[in-house]
Amino acid sequence: MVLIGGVTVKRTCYNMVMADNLSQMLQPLANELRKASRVLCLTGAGVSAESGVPTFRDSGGLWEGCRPEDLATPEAFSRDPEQVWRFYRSRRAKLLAVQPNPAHEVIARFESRFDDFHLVTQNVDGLHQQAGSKQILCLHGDIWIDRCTECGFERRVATVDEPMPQCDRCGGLARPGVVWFGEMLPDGVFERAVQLAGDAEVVLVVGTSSVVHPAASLAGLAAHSGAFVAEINPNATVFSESASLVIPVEAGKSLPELEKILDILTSD
Ligand code: BV8
Ligand code: ZN
Repeated sequence: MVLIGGVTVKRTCYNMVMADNLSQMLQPLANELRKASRVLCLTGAGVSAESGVPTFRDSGGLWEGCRPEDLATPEAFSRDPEQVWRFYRSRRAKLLAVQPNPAHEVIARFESRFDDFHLVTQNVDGLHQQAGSKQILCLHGDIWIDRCTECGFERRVATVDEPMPQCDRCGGLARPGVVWFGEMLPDGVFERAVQLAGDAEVVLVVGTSSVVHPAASLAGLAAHSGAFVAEINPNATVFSESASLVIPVEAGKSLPELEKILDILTSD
C-alpha cells in the first residue's frame, strides 16, 4: 500500500490516482512545509527531464543501448578516453541548447521561502545553478569541469570544442569533473548531505530512480530520522513504499502547483 496524494491506494491502481486533482494530492505536503524550517530537496536526472535533458534509466535514456561501465568508470576512460570524451562532449552540446525548467526555478526560490533550505543533487548538468540555487551540494561533480589526470588542475568550460582537452598547466590529458562508478564522492560532500538528511523536517525527493548509492540512501535516512519525505516522480521507484507521500506527477507541474498552494497558505 502506498499513500499517494494523501490517499492510501494499492499499488495496482497507482496510475488511476494520477487523474486526481493535483493540488489535493499536494495538500499534505504543503501542510508539512508550512510548519517546517529545515527543508531538504534531493534531486536526480528527472528534475531536468522537462528541460529536454535525457535521464539515465528511462526509455530513451543515456544508458539505453550502452553500458555505464563503458562510459562512466575510470577503467573505461583509461581503456578508451576518446569514446568517453565523445559521450561527455555530446551531453555538453545538448546542455548548451537547454534552459532550467519551472521545477529548477521553484527549487531555487525555496531557498528564500524556508529558514534552512538545502539542495543535494546527483545531477552534473548545472541547471540548478543556472536557475539560481546557491545552497547546493553536488554529489556527483560537474560536467562543465575539466580535471587534469596528471596534476589535478581544474578549469570550468562553457563551450564544447576540444575533442580531448589538455591541461592548461601541465599539458596532461583532462577528464570530465564528474564522479564515475567505483569512485568516491568528493571529500566531505556526502558526510554533509547525511547531516542535512538527518536534520531535515521535510524532504522532497525529486526525479531520481534511487538506485545509485550512496546518494540513494539519503531519503531512507531522513525518513528513519522522522522527516516527512515526499517523492515527486511520475514512476514508482524502490523508495516509493518508504515515502510518507508519493506525488506521481512530473516535477515541472507539481512543484509550481506546490508553490502556489504555499503562497495561498502563507497569505492567510
Ligand atoms: C561509491 C556521474 C564508494 C557521471 C553518476 C561495485 C563497485 C563499486 C561501487 C559499487 C559497486 N556496486 C555498487 C556500487 C555503488 C555504485 C552504485 O550505486 N551502483 C549502482 C548503479 C548499483 N556507486 C558508486 O560507484 C558511487 N561511488 O559507491 O564509492 C566505493 C568506491 C569504490 C568501491 C566501492 C565503493 C559513485 C556513483 C556515482 C556514479 N556517477 N553520474 C555522469 O553523470 O555521467 S551516476 C548517474 O546516476 C547520475 O549521476 C545520476 O544522477 C545517477 C542517479 O540516476 P538518477 O538521477 O536517479 O536518474 P535515473 O535516470 O536513474 O532516474 C530518473 C528518474 O526521474 C526516474 O525515476 C524517472 O521516473 C524520473 N522522472 C522522469 N521524468 C521526470 C521524473 N521525475 C520527475 N519529473 C519528471 N518530469
Ligand atoms: Zn595538469
